Amino acid sequence: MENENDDFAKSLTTILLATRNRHKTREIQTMLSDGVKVVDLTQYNHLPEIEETGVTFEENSKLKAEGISLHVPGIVLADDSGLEVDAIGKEPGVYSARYAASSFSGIGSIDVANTALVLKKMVDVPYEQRTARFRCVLAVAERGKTLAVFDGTVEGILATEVKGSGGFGYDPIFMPIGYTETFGELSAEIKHTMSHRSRALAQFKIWWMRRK
Ligand code: ITT
Repeated sequence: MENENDDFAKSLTTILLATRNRHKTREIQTMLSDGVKVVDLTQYNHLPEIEETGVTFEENSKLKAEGISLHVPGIVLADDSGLEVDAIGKEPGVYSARYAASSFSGIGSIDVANTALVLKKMVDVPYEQRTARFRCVLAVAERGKTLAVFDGTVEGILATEVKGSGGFGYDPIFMPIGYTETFGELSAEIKHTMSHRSRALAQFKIWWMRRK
């Protein structure tokens, strides 16, 4: 019997994701299906770097989708995402990718530096106040205009130390609600059942199939 992913694959064979973050591409490729090919900007070096000047995930995802869609035919999908930690005023938020940039030596990984900075800021914060969430906003644009925007969130608790080596970014310090393990310890399959990205992508798939 055909499932929703098969129907989706038949109606959309290639999608351009306006990102240079290969982790996002891999996750979205896995969650869509084998029948859909997800290509990203790492294969199109001539396309411009879009400056993320927005102060919300929605603004930045629209900037990326609209900016890239001016240079290519068809629809472009963009993902702006990050971690919000309540006890530090919802930081790092839209600055998640570059949170520790000012103190980063360039040696090692920015993900490790970002994670260490959040843990340092949260060092004295007790368990009950360690609430956090990942958010993902996906924007779809064509010829410079946004067609739709989808939002996905997963609530959780910020761990007190790095645990696990799976995933990327802040995964090793984020325990989704209902789990004592971090996304860095849980399998990709489990992450995809509840992640901010999978929740936003589920809405995109419904929108796309209705549009056909
Ligand atoms: P593009 O703008 O090219 O898409 P980017 O990595 O700069 O790549 P964002 O500005 O949206 O993208 O920042 C997203 C950051 O948020 C990402 O680099 C991670 O640090 C964090 N993040 C987002 N989703 C995550 C996830 O599923 N797991 C862990 N960290 C995540």
